[in-house]
Amino acid sequence: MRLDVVTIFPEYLEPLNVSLVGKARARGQLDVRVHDLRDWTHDRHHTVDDTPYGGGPGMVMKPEPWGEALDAIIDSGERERESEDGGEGAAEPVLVVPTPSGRPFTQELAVELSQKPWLIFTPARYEGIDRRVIEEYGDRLDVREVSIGDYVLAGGEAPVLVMVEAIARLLPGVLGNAESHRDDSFAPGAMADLLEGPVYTKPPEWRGRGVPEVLVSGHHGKIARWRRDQALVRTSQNRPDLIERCDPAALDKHDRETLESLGWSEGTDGRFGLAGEAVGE
Ligand code: JFE
Repeated sequence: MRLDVVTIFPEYLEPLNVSLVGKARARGQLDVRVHDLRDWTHDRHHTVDDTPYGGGPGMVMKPEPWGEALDAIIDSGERERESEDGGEGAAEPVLVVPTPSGRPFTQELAVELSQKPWLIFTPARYEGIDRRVIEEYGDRLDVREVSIGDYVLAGGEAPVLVMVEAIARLLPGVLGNAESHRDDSFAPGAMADLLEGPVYTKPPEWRGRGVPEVLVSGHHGKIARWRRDQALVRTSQNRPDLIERCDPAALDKHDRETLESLGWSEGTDGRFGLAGEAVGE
């Protein structure tokens, strides 16, 4: 997979040299190219921002440097495809634009993006990028405006680090067997829609605190049930919204009993609501 990042703070992307993503790059599984947007300015001060039309506070990123940068990067991919014959950067890139007004970045979107051959990220600063840039490339490419959560950052670089890490760990061969990801919380599939419970390792006692007996019992059935209950407890406490939209088919009889003991009640549709609130009756 090829990843391009265009930013006025290339140093902010240094963490892409480290750990999982850094190793995937070193192994040749990821081709990451970080570009300085100011390389596509032509004035003495390398200006990338200007005052907003209509007035108001802050500055807006000018369209011209983004247009030149994106054209050059897209062309480089097309040229490499012609010369290196079937090299990466095949087909057209997906443009990923971090913004607080985007669609939520979810595990589902991470999975979808991990299946693309080429992503271009455009982390902005100031009040964001002149809208015409998103429109222009929206006419030519698959453009995704994405938010990593309901809080306001000062720019899109941290969201790019977040998204690249979530995407890179899904690439075949990037995560070692020891850290493989079959039942991640939020992974579509088996354990989907519940948070994971607590985990423990050696020593068996630490600062007077033991490990839950069931985990050293060797009873695999009991261990699986205990973990499932812990997942339900944690999800009920931290993400009650996930219990409310849980598919009834994903819950067995014991799950229902556990949820009832946590104060949930089953509606006629099999969905759960917190006792005292209106549910599917
Ligand atoms: C940029 C900014 C104008 C914030 C209304 C570029 N999830 C998420 N939070 N914050 C961002 C993404 C993000 C991404 C890119 C960004 C914030 N800013 C700051 C500008 C309005 C804003 O919030 C500039």
